[in-house]
Amino acid sequence: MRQGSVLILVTWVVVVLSLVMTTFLRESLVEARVSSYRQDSLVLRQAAESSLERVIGYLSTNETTGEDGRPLWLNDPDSFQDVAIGNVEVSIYYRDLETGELRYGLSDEASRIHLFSADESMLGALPLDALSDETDRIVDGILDWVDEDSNPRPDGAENEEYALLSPPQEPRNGLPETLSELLLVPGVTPLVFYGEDINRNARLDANESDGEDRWPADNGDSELDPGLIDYLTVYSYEKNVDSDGVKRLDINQASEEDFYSRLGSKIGSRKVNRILQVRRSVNFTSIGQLLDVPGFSSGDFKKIVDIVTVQSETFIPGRINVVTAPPEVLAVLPGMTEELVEELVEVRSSGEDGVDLSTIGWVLSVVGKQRFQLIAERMTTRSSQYRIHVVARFKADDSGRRPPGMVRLRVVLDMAGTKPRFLQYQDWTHRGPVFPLEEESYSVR
Ligand SMILES: [Ca+2]
Ligand SMILES: [Ca+2]
Ligand SMILES: [Ca+2]
Ligand SMILES: [Ca+2]
Repeated sequence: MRQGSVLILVTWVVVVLSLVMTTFLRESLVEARVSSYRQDSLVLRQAAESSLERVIGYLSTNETTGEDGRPLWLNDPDSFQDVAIGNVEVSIYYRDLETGELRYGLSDEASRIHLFSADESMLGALPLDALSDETDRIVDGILDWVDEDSNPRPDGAENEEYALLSPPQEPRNGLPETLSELLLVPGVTPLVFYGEDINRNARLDANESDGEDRWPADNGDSELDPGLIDYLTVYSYEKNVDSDGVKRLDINQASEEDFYSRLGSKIGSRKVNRILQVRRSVNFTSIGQLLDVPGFSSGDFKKIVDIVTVQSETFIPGRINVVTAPPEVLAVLPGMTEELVEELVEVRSSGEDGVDLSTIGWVLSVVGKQRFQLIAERMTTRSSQYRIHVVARFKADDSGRRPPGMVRLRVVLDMAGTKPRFLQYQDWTHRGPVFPLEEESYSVR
């Protein structure tokens, strides 16, 4: 009897001890996994960040314009696809809105519409009706968010409506610090903001084209419809200098001496005289007005277009880069028609001899003098702020499988200042893998 209870007691002790041991072992196993996970993501993150340093080097040292006059960084797989950094491979990619293709390279903020210069007709011209039947609400809402007054537009929203939100909000009444602020604007759903590529992998995944079956509630038309984030920016600006980095000639303010020394060798002193004559009675509001100077040809204009300015500021925000902007963005420029947009896209991609994409002069030949004068101050052919989407993954092993884990970063890099700086830095790892899993095999630990 006594021996029996001792046996029971011993059995219990053994059971309890082994339970304790199992729990302990499991916990340390979990801990080991967690710490190896931390180690892995640290390695991936460091590789992703060092790739950003490489981008800065690429942009500072390389020739950044290709033979066709378009920027090399738009599409350069050798420099941006699966670049090895230690045992990690880093890719930098985006979806080209013009072709819908995945590109290894950088996209630029100047290819988008800056909220600084956006008005009702520009925002209204964006193809947002593919994603929402509340486009008036979206357009008025964004304009109210940015404008300084507190009067709501017909379909917009100001303090009173934002105060009812939980928690209550206030409109910015100025430029957003980041675009994602616009998610607070009524009507701007995640679908409207991010577009159908909700996981930002530059592809239309199955759940992104099945309507309401799975999130997001896309339109199910098998076309990837972009969102506000693709079309808008708050970051683009250019330095008011010519291609040599010399401050442009302010045609309203510059001395006659400067006029002759900067422009004389390009167009001759007789034509410089004519500009100076016109300037006595005219305050130029656009460099396009030079085309109205008697005897001034479009050839003359193209020779000096990059050297002259009517802006006295050192930095000019919001100009649209007509070399890189997608058709949807070119289309919002005043006076633009569908045919002209098509022609612009064709001319700039033709790589034809004689098409000089280094200045906005080439646009004049396509759209004609009057339309050009409307948009001359809104265009540029240079970009200095880059939208960079990095994904870092481990190299595949001998069996062709990648160890699990990845890190995604999304940053905006500004190269216009004296030093490169990041205007935005976001960790997008939580958005999940970038490339479709069926194209990649990951080993399971
Ligand atoms: Ca308002
Ligand atoms: Ca996607
Ligand atoms: Ca869906
Ligand atoms: Ca669609």
